[in-house]
Amino acid sequence: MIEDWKHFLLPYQQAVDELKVKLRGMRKQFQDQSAHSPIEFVTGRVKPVESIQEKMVRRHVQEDRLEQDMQDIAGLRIMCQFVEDIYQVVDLLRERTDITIIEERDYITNVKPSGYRSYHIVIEYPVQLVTGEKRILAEIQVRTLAMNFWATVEHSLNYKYQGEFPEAMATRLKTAAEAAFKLDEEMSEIREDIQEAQQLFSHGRGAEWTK
Ligand code: 0O2
Repeated sequence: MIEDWKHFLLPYQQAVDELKVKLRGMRKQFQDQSAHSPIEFVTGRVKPVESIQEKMVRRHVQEDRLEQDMQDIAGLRIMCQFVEDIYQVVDLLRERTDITIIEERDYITNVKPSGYRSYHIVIEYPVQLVTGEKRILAEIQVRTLAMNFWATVEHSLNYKYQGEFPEAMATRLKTAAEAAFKLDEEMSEIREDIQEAQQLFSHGRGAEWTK
């Protein structure tokens, strides 16, 4: 039995904090070069204990296998404007020497039955503790703003219906997921124009709204 969850989760919190800084740093570097940043914003969280315990039951994960078998205790999300940006971010992550990619799951090409789209990357990341180095797993979800909107709404509804959507709701959500993806496709079509306009705006009177 894990008696002290706070102690168990401490390295995960440290990894999330460090990775948020590093990923946000990537955005700053693009801005510094006055280039389009494929990263719009970054969020992170440590999975709440209740949610870990619920997933342990659902996925039959034993407590002594938690560190190896639950890959998303530390979670990062990278939001992008365009689908093309997602693949650029993935390439940038593959180049990094401070993380090791363990697994990639492309739920953009392989859409989940729910309608969910995102690119998931499971990484191994070394955190430096006073007791030495600890390599922990973290999941980075890379998605467009439209995918994020859909996933956020669906996640709340999932909570309300406890995963058992009435059929009409499930159908509507799938339709909404396709509509969100259609928006992504439309935006991709006019991407060059949008990026040109954004460059002009950022050099002019556009203030940077930071997150
Ligand atoms: P939370 O609240 O986001 O932390 P499983 O959880 O069993 O489906 P697995 O194999 O652990 O899947 O990993 P997967 O599918 O790569 O990633 C799971 C996470 O992806 C979820 O975490 C969600 O964040 C997101 N996700 C996957 N499928 C869906 C979906 O249909 N709808 C939404 N909104 N998000 C999804 P958790 O554990 O659900 O929790």
